[in-house]
Amino acid sequence: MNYIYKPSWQISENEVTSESVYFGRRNFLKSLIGIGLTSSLLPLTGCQKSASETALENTINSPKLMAITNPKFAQVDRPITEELLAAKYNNFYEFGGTKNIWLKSQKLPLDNWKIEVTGLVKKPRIYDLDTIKKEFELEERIYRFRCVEAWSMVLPWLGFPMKKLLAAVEPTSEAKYVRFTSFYDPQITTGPGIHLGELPWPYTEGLRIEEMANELAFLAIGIYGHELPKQHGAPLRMVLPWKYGFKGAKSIVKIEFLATQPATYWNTINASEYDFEANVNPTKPHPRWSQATEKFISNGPNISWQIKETLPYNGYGDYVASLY
Ligand SMILES: Nc1nc2c(c(=O)[nH]1)N[C@H]1C(S)=C(S)[C@@H](COP(=O)(O)O)O[C@H]1N2
Ligand SMILES: [Mo]
Repeated sequence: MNYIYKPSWQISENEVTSESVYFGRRNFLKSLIGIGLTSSLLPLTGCQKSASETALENTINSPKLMAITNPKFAQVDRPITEELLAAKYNNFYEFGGTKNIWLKSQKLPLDNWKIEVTGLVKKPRIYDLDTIKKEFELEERIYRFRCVEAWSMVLPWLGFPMKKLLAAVEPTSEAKYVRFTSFYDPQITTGPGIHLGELPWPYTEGLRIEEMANELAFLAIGIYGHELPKQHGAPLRMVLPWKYGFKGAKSIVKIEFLATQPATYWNTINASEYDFEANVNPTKPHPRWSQATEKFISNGPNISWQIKETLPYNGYGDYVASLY
């Protein structure tokens, strides 16, 4: 591990994973090409595919999923981000504090995956991926995606609305909040602080039950027409397009219905930088940077971006503004 460990009160998402460091490294690699050295990470037209490119392509080679695109979410005002770009620019701290964790995250073990739905519900359940596919009709939704670090993409998810899970498990009247817990196994996950036991692992996120019942709140089992690659949070992750990306916990193993607001990962690390609500808001700067604009990442094969204005609720105010 090559991160510098800091006490938890000093860590932030942006510090652990600074995209400027990542982009800086890519520019450095480009300059190596300029002087005749090639990088295994950068494709060169006319050259053979590198082992790394082939490995990346293998990660997105997952079983196809059939689903109709929901006509309400069939497009946005920006092109869909190129798949191989989205597959190699991720946040998944369980596997490291850098953007390029796609290879390390392949250690995630998907066999016999179970998702326990428990707590204040009338019908607790333990799902596996097959029962999810059988019980919930899949749809495709093309959503904007906005990270709190001020980069954005447009991603085509496959899954089902969270409100269908609510209907299946029937929360009791005491249930006011929901906690989502990600996969965590210190034998397998190697990210910042895991072996020091000081960061609040496992990764958890939470919603108010009314937020979970909103039409936009989505559970994805796929992306780009096939099952989720591990780096995107296989086999099941949350997608909340009006909130910053960190609210969308990956690789979920447990969903619990609670009476009170749960502690969550980033909010516990630094509440002043990552509030529980975390709605995309261009007028509310992060303590260390503006949220008025974002770097929209769309075209490949190498990372490049366009500066765009950030929209209130990430452009989804018609659906969610009445919740706040
Ligand atoms: N379990 C877990 N879920 C997570 C994260 C993480 O580190 N661990 N990172 C979050 C952040 S900060 C972002 S921006 C998105 C990134 O999703 P993507 O890599 O599929 O684009 O995942 C979110 N969900
Ligand atoms: Mo993020």
